[in-house]
Amino acid sequence: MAVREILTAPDPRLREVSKPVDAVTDETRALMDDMLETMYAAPGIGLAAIQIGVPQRIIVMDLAGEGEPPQPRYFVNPVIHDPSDSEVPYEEGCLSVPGFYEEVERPDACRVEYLDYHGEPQSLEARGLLAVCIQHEMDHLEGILFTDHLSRLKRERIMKKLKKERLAAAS
Ligand code: GNR
Ligand code: NI
Repeated sequence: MAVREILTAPDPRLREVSKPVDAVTDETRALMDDMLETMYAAPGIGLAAIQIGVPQRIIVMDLAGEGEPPQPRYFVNPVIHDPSDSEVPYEEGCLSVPGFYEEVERPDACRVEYLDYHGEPQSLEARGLLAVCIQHEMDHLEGILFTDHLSRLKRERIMKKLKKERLAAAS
């Protein structure tokens, strides 16, 4: 297991559309182990493979609260079904957009079908933070960041600051 580097916007790789996984193999599981370790180290509550530069449709997540036992979740080739008509706002952040938090409105419940750590098909009813996080991560698989859901003004302000920070870090 290893902690990998997390890509930050405006890295163009974050705009790639991730490809379906053919089969869940030991190699896939090794990648998911690295993703989880990277997510815990950040720390974050979810991570898509593209955030460490791997364009595969894989998400890891752990929504356990502080002091609760870890609750790692793995989603391979996830698909969202039946998003609810009602949307709720939630203040989102993203490890690839560090330091910025903004409200995003999304359907407050959905169902997700996916393959688990062992390659077994699963179906999960998601609501609350789980639904928010799954939809945030699904966006990453399409090359979408939470800032894309904001007004152009807010988005451009954030991207400008991130570019400036990157230039400062590189010099
Ligand atoms: O760690 C994270 N926290 C978070 C908070 C609100 C909504 C979504 C998230 S996901 C984020 C980790 C991340 O960037 N995943 O892609
Ligand atoms: Ni994110």
